[in-house]
Amino acid sequence: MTTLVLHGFSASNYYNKSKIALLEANADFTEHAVFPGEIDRQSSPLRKAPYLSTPNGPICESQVIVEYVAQTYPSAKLFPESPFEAAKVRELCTFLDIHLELVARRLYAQAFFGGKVSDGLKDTTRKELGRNIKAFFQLAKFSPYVAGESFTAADISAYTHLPMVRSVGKKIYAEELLGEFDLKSYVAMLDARPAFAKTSADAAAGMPSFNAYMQAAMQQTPAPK
Ligand SMILES: N[C@@H](CCC(=O)N[C@@H](CS)C(=O)NCC(=O)O)C(=O)O
Repeated sequence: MTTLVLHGFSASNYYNKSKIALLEANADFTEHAVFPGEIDRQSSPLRKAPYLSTPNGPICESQVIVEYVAQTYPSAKLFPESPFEAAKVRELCTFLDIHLELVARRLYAQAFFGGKVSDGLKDTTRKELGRNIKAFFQLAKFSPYVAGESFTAADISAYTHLPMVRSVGKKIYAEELLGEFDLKSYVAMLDARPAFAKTSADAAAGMPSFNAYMQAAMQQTPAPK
């Protein structure tokens, strides 16, 4: 019997992060498609996707879900055994979530959904992204995986977030924010893993309905002054 249910939508990079971890772990889970405005507040108090129903209750926050999956299915080896090496993987995950994606996210309304953000926000975000991306590449190895020779949970975060950061650079600043980094080859390497290929295909299939949802939501949001 399936006991895990992942709630959210396939256009969400955070949803996909948790989903790839579950698939990499060969976990028995089902998906429940739900957009932000419809998310159960008891399970995800900020109404953000994803959250995971477990036999013990719900868990929200994608990285927390990844950690739960890693502990429940240790054979997936999402983190190295050495406490130090595992900490280095978590360090990369934190940089990708907090210092890259969350900063780029301020501009998603304009980059992806036909909204408008202020020039002031664009300027401060550009400075922060420049500094944070440089710091990330100081920590990242990409040899060939982001934390080194082995696949880890940090590759899941890099796969889901780096394309978003790069797109924001192109769409808002007409710039290659990731510099010389060969994102295409890195993504292709991970797409060879069934968990990534399936998640990517599901995301493409779910994009039209998500775009329609967002267009409707943006029309109800007043433009920033
Ligand atoms: N820190 C959260 C971020 C999740 C998040 O921002 N999810 C987005 C979709 S990609 C969402 O549900 N946004 C709706 C909202 O903020 O109202 C996590 O890691 O799960």
